[in-house]
Amino acid sequence: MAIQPKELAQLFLEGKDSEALKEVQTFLENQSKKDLYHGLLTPAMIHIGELWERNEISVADEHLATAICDFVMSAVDIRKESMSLAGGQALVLGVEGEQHHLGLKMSASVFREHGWRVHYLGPDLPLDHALAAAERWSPDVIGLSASLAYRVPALRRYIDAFRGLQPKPVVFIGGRVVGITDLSAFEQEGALLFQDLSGLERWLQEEGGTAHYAKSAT
Ligand code: B12
Repeated sequence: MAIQPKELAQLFLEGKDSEALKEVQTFLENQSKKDLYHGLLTPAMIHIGELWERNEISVADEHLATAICDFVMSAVDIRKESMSLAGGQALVLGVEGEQHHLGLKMSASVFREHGWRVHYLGPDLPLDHALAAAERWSPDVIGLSASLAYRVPALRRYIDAFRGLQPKPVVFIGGRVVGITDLSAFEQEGALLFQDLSGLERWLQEEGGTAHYAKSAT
């Protein structure tokens, strides 16, 4: 039977990086990357958060778990040079101040799995640098990630700034913030909200191939 999220979380907390990687590789023998992120790594990290909240683990434990989770994700994220670029180009980043980055990194991997070219700019990217990168790459999609409710004003600033880009990219918003705050105003302005990676995968399968045409010149 495949390893369960709480068992994997325990390996993270015990610092067993090689064992964790072995378990993840075994999981991937029968399941997709999206399943790994959605069904195993995310619930494992949510469990870590609960233990932390209850003071059953320390901040150092939680940092160790994050680092090993990040390590196993990188270790299995093999990029195939020859993969045909069926999709478009995405820029993914966390808004200024946002340190949570695992979800963002997972979304980058799912884009890649669907043949997209991804510029992963990581968390906590100041707006002027995000804008300069968007002008340089002219992406079809800009994926933003935020975890905490008080990031909504930052999201507002980024979205307003991206609106001035020509051609105009589609803005995706993901991260915990989507499930815990009302972001319908952003949605009404054309941003797409993703609570999880299943929604992203669906979009990539249904619309992703035509994304370059989704960019608006107006
Ligand atoms: C690890 C962690 C940290 C690490 C982050 C390390 C890192 N570099 O990522 C550190 C220690 C830095 C940290 C700091 C803080 N954290 Co913290 N953290 C966590 C923890 C345990 C796991 C986060 C995680 O990686 N989850 C797994 C990922 C994969 O989930 P996700 O981000 O939601 O992403 C999924 C989807 O949202 C989606 N997604 C995400 N981004 C995107 C983007 C796109 C484009 C798309 C399509 C999809 C998508 O895809 C993912 C797939 O499932 C959570 C617990 C939890 N419930 O998540 C707390 C948690 C989020 N943190 C919390 C808090 C309070 C903080 C701090 C404020 C603590 C403090 N006092 O300093 C700071 C804030 C730091 C900051 N400035 O941002 C609280 C938030 C509570 C709240 N009220 O909202 C939580 C819930 C812990 C808790 N139970 O209390 N944290």
